[in-house]
Amino acid sequence: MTQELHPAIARAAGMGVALQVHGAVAVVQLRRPAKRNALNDGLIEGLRDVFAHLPAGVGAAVIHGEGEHFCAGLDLSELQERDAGEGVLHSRRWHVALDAIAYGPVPVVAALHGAVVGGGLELACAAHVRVADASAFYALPEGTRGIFVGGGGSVRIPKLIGVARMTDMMLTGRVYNAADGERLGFAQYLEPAGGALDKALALAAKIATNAPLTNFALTQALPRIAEQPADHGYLMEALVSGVAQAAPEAKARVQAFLAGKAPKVKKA
Ligand code: 1HE
Repeated sequence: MTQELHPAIARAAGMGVALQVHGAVAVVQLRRPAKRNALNDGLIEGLRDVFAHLPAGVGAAVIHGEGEHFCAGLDLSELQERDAGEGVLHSRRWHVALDAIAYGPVPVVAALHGAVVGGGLELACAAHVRVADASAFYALPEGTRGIFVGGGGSVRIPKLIGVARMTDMMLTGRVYNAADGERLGFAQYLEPAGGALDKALALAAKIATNAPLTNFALTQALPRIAEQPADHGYLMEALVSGVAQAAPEAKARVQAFLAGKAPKVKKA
């Protein structure tokens, strides 16, 4: 794809967040391997800007980390310099950046390997699909560092594994391995070591072929509907469903199935 990228993308690359576009898939890489991709303010800003300015034509994104680990979480060297007020604002900046992923223009697949810890786990949980390889491990060392999650983890993580498990992880420093992580719901896919990125790219390429309104409904509407009281949720569902099925693309896809030209669902 040859097109002018937004100037913020080049700035993000300078801060350690690189974007490449493969067909309809944006590949976003954390590039700070010497510090295990620990998230300093520059990386957080870079993530926010990249996901806010994905090029036109992108239908899905993959996020992954360079080196031996996905992400070591918050850059602890920056923490020492913040007072309480600055800490609140810092956390709010993480919320904006991670919401740019969770509620951005396209579904995001996270490819996880090595450490997926602290703010790195919060980042992973902002994605819509997580693919881990056998080297992945999950922890919330905030508890033992005397701090708390600040990147939306207290909202997102209990939705995946429950309040009790998150509490235990933070109180005891418990580390889950890759197999546990898949069983508990951190990752929806588990691949052999070294296999997460290829699988994530394949899934993203497939996701990018969905009708855009379906992807929009899944990333923007579903998480909100799931949080609503049932009667509000049913109404919102009916509205989204009505809009999606009225789109010409939906009609064409249904027609293709009825004409025997679209694949059937195969037994798993
Ligand atoms: C770091 C960080 C970091 C590594 N901030 N510098 N997160 C944590 O508490 C996790 C802390 N990190 C670790 O437990 C380990 O580094 C890892 C398990 C991730 C990787 O271990 P390893 O043996 O591969 O690497 P390393 O030798 O520990 O680290 C390499 C370098 O990265 C080293 O610096 P160097 O200058 O001595 O080479 C480390 O100091 C540096 N490094 N992790 C700063 N996190 C929005 S609130 C979120 C709150 C949190 O995320 S708290 C949890 C923070």
